[in-house]
Amino acid sequence: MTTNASDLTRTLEALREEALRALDAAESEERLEAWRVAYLGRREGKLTLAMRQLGALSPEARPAAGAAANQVKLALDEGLARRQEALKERALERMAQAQRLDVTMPGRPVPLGRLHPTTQMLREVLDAFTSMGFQVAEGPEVELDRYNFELLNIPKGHPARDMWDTLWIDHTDANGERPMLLRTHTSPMQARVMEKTEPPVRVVVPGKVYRYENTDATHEWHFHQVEGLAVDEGITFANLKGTLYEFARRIFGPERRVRFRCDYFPFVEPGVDMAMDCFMCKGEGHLRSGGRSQPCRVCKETGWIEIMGAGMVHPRVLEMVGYDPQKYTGFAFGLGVERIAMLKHGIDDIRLFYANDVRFLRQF
Ligand code: 2NM
Repeated sequence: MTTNASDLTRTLEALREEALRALDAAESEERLEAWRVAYLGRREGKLTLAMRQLGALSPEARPAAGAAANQVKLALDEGLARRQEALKERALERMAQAQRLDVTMPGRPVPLGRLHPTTQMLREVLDAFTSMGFQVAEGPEVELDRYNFELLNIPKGHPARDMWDTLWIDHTDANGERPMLLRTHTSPMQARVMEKTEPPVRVVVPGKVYRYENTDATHEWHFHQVEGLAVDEGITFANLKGTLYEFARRIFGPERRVRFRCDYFPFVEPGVDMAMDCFMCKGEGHLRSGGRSQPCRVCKETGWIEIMGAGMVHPRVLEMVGYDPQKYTGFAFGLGVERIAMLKHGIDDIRLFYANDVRFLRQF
């Protein structure tokens, strides 16, 4: 059998064209592999078969046809490599596209907590006093009877003890002293401060206090107080009034007016109860809404709101902590933090503060 060289060269040319066209249509690695087997496969590849025919050519015709066949083989090999490279690049491109990070996307929202309304109010109250020169001191919640009562001019057996329903603790302190209790006010820390420091004293004591008490809308068995104390030469009741007046205006607005009336606390003389005009009805006792008059619930129609107790520190208290009452005088005051927050936010039940209901807490 003889093979015609020019026929073979034409076949090879046609094969090159067909193969390269088919190569462009191969859109996947699998198709590409099928293409390779179809044209370059060792057994049945079309080019392989064509090249096998070279052996049948006459020795004169063989070199030229062989060179042509090699060029086709080279072209197909190159074409395959190019196509493989192109497909790989396209695959990488697609992967990059799929994994692309959109840096302009908003982040996942992080649920933010907040300070408890009591803490917020406490800080606001402390800010008001520290900006007037008071320092902040904190003391123990489990106290000695001596600091909670005795040094505050409330001796054992004195009827004034009945003002505080006390939670007693069956415990003895490090020095063997008793009885102990959960402090009913933060004043024991005032006594501790006075014992340790010489006047001038300007201090506010925030903290938790405890009462043996049934709870209702206005009473909790624990709540927070801020008590303040100023002791110096020449402190007068005018200093008390000016300081507490400024406090009321800082917390409840610059138009507030204040009222002081006599009250009794065993650790002060004279003792007063401080009230301010009602911020809701502006001291009117009733609210006008569209020509009609409504009773004011915030001040219970009195036009006044009691916000704290205060007084001039009793000379016996000064004496007991080692101060000379002839030389020094002082004023002191005490307020309930939850009560101030209730007034400010219109909260009608103190038990809400410690019921841990987030629907309540989230509002502040
Ligand atoms: C109040 C009312 C009046 C007060 C007195 C003292 C101290 F330690 F100086 F004697 N500390 N706090 C005081 C005075 C507290 O709370 C309603």
